[in-house]
Amino acid sequence: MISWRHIARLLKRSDMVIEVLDIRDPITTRSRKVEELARILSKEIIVVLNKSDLVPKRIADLWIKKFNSYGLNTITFSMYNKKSKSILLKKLEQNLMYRDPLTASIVGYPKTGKSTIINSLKGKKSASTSPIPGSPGYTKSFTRYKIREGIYIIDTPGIIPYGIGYPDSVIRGKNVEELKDPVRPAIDLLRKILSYNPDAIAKAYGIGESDPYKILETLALKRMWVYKKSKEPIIEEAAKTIIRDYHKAKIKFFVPPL
Ligand SMILES: Nc1nc2c(ncn2[C@@H]2O[C@H](COP(=O)(O)OP(=O)(O)OP(=O)(O)O)[C@@H](O)[C@H]2O)c(=O)[nH]1
Ligand SMILES: [Mg+2]
Repeated sequence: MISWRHIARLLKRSDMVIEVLDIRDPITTRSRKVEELARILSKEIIVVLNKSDLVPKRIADLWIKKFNSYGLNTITFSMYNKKSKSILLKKLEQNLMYRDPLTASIVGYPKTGKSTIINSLKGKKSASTSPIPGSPGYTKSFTRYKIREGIYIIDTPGIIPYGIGYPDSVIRGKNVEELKDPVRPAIDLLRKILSYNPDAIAKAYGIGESDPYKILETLALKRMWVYKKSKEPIIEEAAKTIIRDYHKAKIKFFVPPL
């Protein structure tokens, strides 16, 4: 992961900035600091609300409206949507008038889909990607990719999730296997998921409980994750599964704009 000092240095040598947010939770994954740095350095910034296939279209449209009202040039994107690819490419091409070759840097919190966007634009898998923080394939260093003649994008590691708000600060910062206590962030994550999508857990696991701890218990028992002697449920295992499935979008979750 990268620090602000690195980002500032990177932005200085970029012609444009692509800020990638997860459209399921754009406010949490938004980095005002990146936006401010781009403004101070007079770099054009495009905000990409990524993974738009994971939210209903009306929600995506509302978020676009909202971000436009903040004065940000904002588009939606999905690796499964060809049109979004050509829209982003066009935005980059428009700037070739002023700068040729053009180098854009792509920045955002871990797992927002930065490397996947590069692969979509290139039309083949060049940048490595991974579903959960710290799992093989996450971006470790700045790498420049040629998208087409004259257009380059620098892929970057996710920004250190500082100031992003709990529990994302914890679950985006480390591999789930490295968390000392996965239970607490999993419980708070469940609380957050259920507050916006009350039936998300029932749909994903067939568990009708609404108390987060009960959900972990039930999931562990359902999957037969129990201690050999006591037959008590292994809550930690269930907690890790919830965090992993959240990253993998197996739990249908999104925050609607207010
Ligand atoms: N459904 C869906 N999933 C996506 C999309 N874009 C990326 N993903 C998934 O999101 C996960 C993270 O993608 P990456 O491209 O590795 O994300 P990153 O921002 O480069 O991650 P770091 O390098 O760790 O910061 C992967 O499992 C991708 O398959 C999308 O448009 N839709
Ligand atoms: Mg990456």
